[in-house]
This record gives sequence, C-alpha cells and structure tokens, in this order.
Amino acid sequence: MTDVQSYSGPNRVFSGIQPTGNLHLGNYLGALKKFVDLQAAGWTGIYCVVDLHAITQPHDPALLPDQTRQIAAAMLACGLDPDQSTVFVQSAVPAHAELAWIFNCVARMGWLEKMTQFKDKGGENSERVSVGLFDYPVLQAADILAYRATHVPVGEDQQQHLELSRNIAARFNQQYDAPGFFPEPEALIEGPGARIMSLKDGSKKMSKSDPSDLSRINLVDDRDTIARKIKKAKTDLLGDLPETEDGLEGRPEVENLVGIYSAFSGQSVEAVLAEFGGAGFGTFKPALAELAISHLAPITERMRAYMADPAEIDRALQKGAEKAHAISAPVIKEVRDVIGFWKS
Ligand code: AQP
Repeated sequence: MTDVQSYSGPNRVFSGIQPTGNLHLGNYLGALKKFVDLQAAGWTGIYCVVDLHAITQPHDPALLPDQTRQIAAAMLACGLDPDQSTVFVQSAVPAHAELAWIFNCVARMGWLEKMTQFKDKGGENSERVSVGLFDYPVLQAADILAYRATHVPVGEDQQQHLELSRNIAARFNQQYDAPGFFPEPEALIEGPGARIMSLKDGSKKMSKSDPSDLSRINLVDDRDTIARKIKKAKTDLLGDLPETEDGLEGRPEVENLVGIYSAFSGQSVEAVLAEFGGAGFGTFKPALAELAISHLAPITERMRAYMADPAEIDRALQKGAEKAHAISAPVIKEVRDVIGFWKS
C-alpha cells in the first residue's frame, strides 16, 4: 500500500463563486450568507473567486479583473474576515489547475455526460462549447480537494457536481490504493435559501444569465430598485397568501416569495404564513421589500466602499492567495508522490 496518511484533519469548508456578472439574491442566500454563518460558527473556511471557471464561456478580458474584484468585495462586504477565512482568486493558486488535470485522468467520460448543468448551458450547441465547460465539475472537484475540504456550502443547483466530487475522491483513493487520502466532501445545502427562483418565473432558478433584470435582485441594486422588482414580481390569480404550507402547492411564485421572506427573517415558512396568511400581496410585498432592503442595503453600501478602494481588495486577495497556497501546495506534493511523478 502507498505510504500516505489517511485524512484525519479538521472539518474544512470550501466554496467558490464565478466572476461572471452581477451577484444576485440567490447567490447571497444560497452561498454568501452561509459562508458568513459558518465563519461565525467557527468553521475554517476557504472562499474563492473562481475565474478559471469563468473562462469556460466567452468573457471579456477587459472586464474580468473588475468582475473578480466585485465578487471579492461582496464576500468581504457580507462579512468574511480575511484574518479568519481565506478569500482569494483561483488562478492565483496553481494547485487548482494541476489537480484538475490529474482528476481528468481519474474521472470517467460517462460521469460527466450525466451532468445536467452542462446540458443546460451547452444546450443544442454542445458540439461548439469549450471542453472547459464540459470539464467544469472536474475543476470544481480539484478546487475542493486541493484543500481536502470536507464540506461545501452551495445552492441546490450544485448538488450533482458535489456528488461527482465525491466520486472522484473515492475513485482516486481506490485507484492509487490510498484509503482516506481525500475526504468525500459533503454539500451543505439545506436551509431556506437553497433554491431561490426567478421573480418572473417560479419554475426557473434566479440566475445571473437571465436576460430579464426584473427576474433577479442584484446585490448592487439600490433600495428603490429592490422595492420595484418585488412589487413587479409575478404572483398568480389564486388569491391571498395561504395560511398553511399545503396552500403553496402549485403556486411556485408565491412559494418563492414566502421562502425569501423566511430566509431573511430566520422564521420558518409556517411562521411566515401564520403572520401573513389571508393577507393580500399589497400587504406582503411591501413587508418583504422592507425586510430585503434592511438586509441588503448595508451590504451594498460596504460593497461600494470596497469597490472604491481596489487596493484594499487586492491586499486581502494577496494575503488569501498566500494562505491558500500554503494549504494546497503540501497536498499537491503528496498527490505527486502517490501518483509516482518524478521528483528531483
Ligand atoms: N437561484 C439560486 N438559489 C440559491 N443558490 C444559488 N446559487 C446560484 N444561483 C442560486 C449559488 O450561488 C453560488 C455561486 O454560483 P456561481 O456564480 O458560481 O454560478 P451559478 O450557480 O452558475 O450562478 P448563476 O447565477 O446561476 O449564473 P449563471 O446564470 O451564469 O448560470 C453557488 O453555490 C450556487 O449554488
């Protein structure tokens, strides 16, 4: 058996966000808010702006640096503390690309062909999209396992990719006869923000790439814009808010708005309906807008302050990259030994 230490380290969280446009409420409730809650609970967290992922689709090189800083600004503005957590840019740490190549030789084509996000994003054009887009979940596995992260806070849309990371970890351990070398990372998905839907279509997730800006609340939206988008959010013709969760059945847009209220207030959906059941949207929507603004406006303000001081963001990212490299480089060294790569 290969002489490696079985993983017995502490629980460690990794997650990433792509610099591909405006962050929205789904990214906040599904990911950023969880990062900050985990930090407050004392978890060791490694949070990355995943620019290698961003180039899997067409991008503008002139915009990428600022888009990268914007995600970092959001992470810091939401409350990630660069002394407590590691906040950095993926391409600044070589372990991600190196381990991704190695995992390309561990993952199986059949596993990747099952990925629904590739099918959605590649669509009918899948012959013409980049190999990188197909390979995206392998890079994601490398992101996580370069730090031997054990837990990954993400929205529900990432569940299938996380399962693939687990399969890659297990397969690597088995292929190289190195039991426990990589942990099989677990997704942290549960919670009311796990799947925030479009404000215009309750069957589609809120997304950066939706052509309608009214479909999402962006973290850079001002108060009036947030209030206007919630006022214009689609509901249905089935009347007032129901008094129990059963009454949300078949009402996806209403369920989404109630879910957003629940995620912000920390109340259960039952409790929200106990308060607003029987009320009309003329009452509920302004209450939701006020609640959303009270949470998001201070974050937006702090984000703007960071964006006005890019040198401050760059300092945090530089420090984060050094910390990330210090954790991942020894893991890569062990991986090279396990594989049998030449060393001087
Ligand atoms: N609607 C959502 N509800 C809950 N969580 C969500 N996330 C994204 N959308 C929702 C979570 O946000 C994190 C970062 O996502 P990302 O930027 O890496 O990529 P994404 O999932 O591709 O984001 P978008 O908005 O959906 O971008 P496009 O439109 O380009 O596809 C992840 O944890 C994700 O789960």
